[in-house]
Amino acid sequence: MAPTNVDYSLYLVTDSTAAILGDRDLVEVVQAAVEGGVTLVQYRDKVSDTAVLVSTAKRLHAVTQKHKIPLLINDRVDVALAVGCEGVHIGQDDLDLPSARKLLGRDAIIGVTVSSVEEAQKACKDGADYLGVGTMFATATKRNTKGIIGTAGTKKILQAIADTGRDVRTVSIGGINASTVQRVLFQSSHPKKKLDGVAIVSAVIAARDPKQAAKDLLSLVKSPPPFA
Ligand code: TZP
Ligand code: MG
Repeated sequence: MAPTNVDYSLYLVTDSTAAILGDRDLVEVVQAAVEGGVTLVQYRDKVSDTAVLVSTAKRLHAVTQKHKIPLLINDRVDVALAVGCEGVHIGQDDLDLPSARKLLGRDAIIGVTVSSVEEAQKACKDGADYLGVGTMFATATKRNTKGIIGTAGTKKILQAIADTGRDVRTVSIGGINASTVQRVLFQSSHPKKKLDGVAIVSAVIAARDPKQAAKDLLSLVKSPPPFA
């Protein structure tokens, strides 16, 4: 079984494009964000070749291991295996979940992107540990998303997950920042199933001070919304 005590509150997803990272070193930015309180990291890099993916993932893993938080790799089960990190995040077009589970084993954390009730039901049935539910709001970080589902669509998906009776964690992703995070958590929540956290790219990675940005976001996630 993948560890059940994973804290999904503030899930940092990385981006290596110049538009978001600029000319800064990704590992230094992630280290600052982790010091600010990020609880989980996904190395998502659509631009680097395999050798760079493996070497960067190893450097990131040294950082996350020091802070005792998991590192997951986007898309690439082979890179996760090479690095020996805690798991992967796969989309609907990547290696299927049962195959990823076969390769990584029961102890790995495997997350899946879902945009609809049907995708969520299937991922629950296939044994996902968590679901990245989205896209919440339109975002420049990922333009080819399948659809903007907003808080209403997210709530429907949360209800469907609750109805499966499976203990699957959930994070919302897409356009979430300090101004929207409490609304996302509050308005998406279903009486039987709340979001476990939020996944964020640009509001941390592109921030002038990633450590402070993570700190501010974590305190917003941990404090009840003012309109609750
Ligand atoms: N999947 C759906 S939206 C998204 C991903 C990877 C990007 C979210 O980036 P940001 O900058 O937090 O809006
Ligand atoms: Mg993918």
